[in-house]
Amino acid sequence: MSDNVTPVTFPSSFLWGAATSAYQIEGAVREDGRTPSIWDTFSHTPGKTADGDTGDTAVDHYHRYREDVALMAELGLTAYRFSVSWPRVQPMGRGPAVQRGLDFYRRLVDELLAHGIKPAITLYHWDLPQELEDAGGWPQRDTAYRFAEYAQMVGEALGDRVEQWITLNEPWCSAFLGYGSGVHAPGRTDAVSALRAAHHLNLAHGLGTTALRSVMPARNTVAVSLNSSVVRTVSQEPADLAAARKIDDLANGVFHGPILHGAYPKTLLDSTAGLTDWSYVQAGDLKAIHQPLDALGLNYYHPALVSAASNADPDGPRADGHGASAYSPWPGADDVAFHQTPGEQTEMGWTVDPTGLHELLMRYSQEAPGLPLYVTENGAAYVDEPGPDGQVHDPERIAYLHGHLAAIRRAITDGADVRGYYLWSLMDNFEWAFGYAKRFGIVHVDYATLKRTPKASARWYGRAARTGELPPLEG
Ligand code: PNW
Repeated sequence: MSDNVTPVTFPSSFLWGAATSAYQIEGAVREDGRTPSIWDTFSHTPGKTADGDTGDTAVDHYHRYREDVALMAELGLTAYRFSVSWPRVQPMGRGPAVQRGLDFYRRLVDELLAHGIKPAITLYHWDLPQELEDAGGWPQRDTAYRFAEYAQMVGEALGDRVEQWITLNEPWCSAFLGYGSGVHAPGRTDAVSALRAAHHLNLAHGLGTTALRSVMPARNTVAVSLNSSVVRTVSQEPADLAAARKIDDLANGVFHGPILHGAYPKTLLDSTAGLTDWSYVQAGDLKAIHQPLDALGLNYYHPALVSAASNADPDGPRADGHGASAYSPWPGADDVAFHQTPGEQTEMGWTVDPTGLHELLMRYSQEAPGLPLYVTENGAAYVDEPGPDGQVHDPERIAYLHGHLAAIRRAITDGADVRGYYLWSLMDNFEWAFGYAKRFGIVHVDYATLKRTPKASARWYGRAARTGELPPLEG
C-alpha cells in the first residue's frame, strides 16, 4: 500500500485519461439527423430514472466540446475516452452514415489532437438505436450484424486519426441490466433474453473487430471494455465457493470466455442449463468472437461479496449494488446471496476497496498473458457542491483516486502490463437510472447554467498527469 510518503511514480508512457459517454454528456438529441436511442425512450418513460431525468440536454457537450477539450488540456490530461452515438451517425441503425453526425466526432478528435490529447473511441456505450430495439434488440442476432456495419462506417471515417478503439463498453450492463433486471434501457426483464443478448454482444464485438481491421490502418488498436467483477466469498465453504464460481461466470466468464479463449465456461453452461440450451450460439460464432485483441479495457468500481443463499439472512438487503428491481440481473443464481463489503462507501453505496483493482489486474494478466491492460473506468460519486469560495473541495474523491492509482502502480510492479488510466468521469453527467443526482466528475457542472468548475480532485489529478507521480493527499 502507498504510505503517502514514498513517491508513487508511473512509467513515462502511462496514459492519464478521463472518460465519458455520448448519451451521458452530449445532449442535442434531436440535432443533425440523430434519431432516438433506447436511452431516450427509457429516460422518457415515467418511473425509470431518478426525478424523471433525461439526457435531452445533459451537459450540452455537443455544443461545448471546445471548452471541454480546453479544460482537459489545461488540467494536463494526455488521453480522453469518449463514445460515438450510434443513432447520430447511423440513424435507425441502418443505411448510410450521416455526415453531419460523423463531422461532430471529426471536429472533436481534431480538437483533441491539436491539444496533444490522445483520443480513444468507444463504439457502443449503451445507446442502441430505438429502431433496432423495436426489431428485437440485442436478444436478436441481426443486431450483431448491424453493429459490425456501424463499426466499419466509423472506422472508415475516423480510423485515419484515432488509434485506440474499443468495441463495447460493459456488455454485462447492456445484457443483464438492460434485459435481465431492467434497471437500464430497454428495461426488459427476462433471463433468457439477457443471456441471448450477452451472446449477441459477444458476436458484435467479434464481427465489429474484424470490420474495423478491414478498414483501418494496421497501427490502430482494438479492445473491449469489460466491467469484470472481483468476486469474493464470506467463507471458503464449498457452497460459498460454488456461489462465487456462478457469479464469476455470469459477470466475467460469459464475456472473457468467448472473447479471450473462444469458449463459454462449462460451469456457466451447466448453471444456466435449466434456463437455456444456448442454441442461439451458431456454428462459427465462437471463432468469430475469438479475435486477436491489442488490449483489454477493465472498468472497476468496487468488489462483490457473495455466499450461498443458505448461508445468508433471507430477509437481509440484497446488496449487489445494481439498483432496485424485483428481477435479478443474475440468471440462474437465485441460490446466491450478495453481501455488503465492509468499509467506507461512496454515494452509490459502493465500497471503496483499491485492493480489488490490484486483484483484477493481476487476474487478467494471467487470463490474458501478454495483452496490454488499460483501466478504462474508475472513479467515485460524492455529493459535491461549491463552497462559499466557489471551489469544490472533494478530499474523498482524491483519496479514492490516490488509493486506486497506487493499486495500479503495485500491479505494474507485480508484473501487470497496465498502460493507462481513464478516470470516470471528466465531468458530472447523466448517471443513467440515477439521473443527475450522482456526481462522478472531477469537473463540477452547475445544471442550471451548465458552468464547469474543476474540483480540487481535477487539480490533483492534473498534477499527477503532468508529473507522472501521485501528489500527496490533501491535509
Ligand atoms: C459504468 N452496476 O456503469 C458505466 O460505464 C458508466 O457509463 C457509468 O456512468 C459508470 O460506470 C458509473 O456508474 C455502471 O450496476 C453502471 O454494477 C452500473 C453498474 C456498473 C457500472
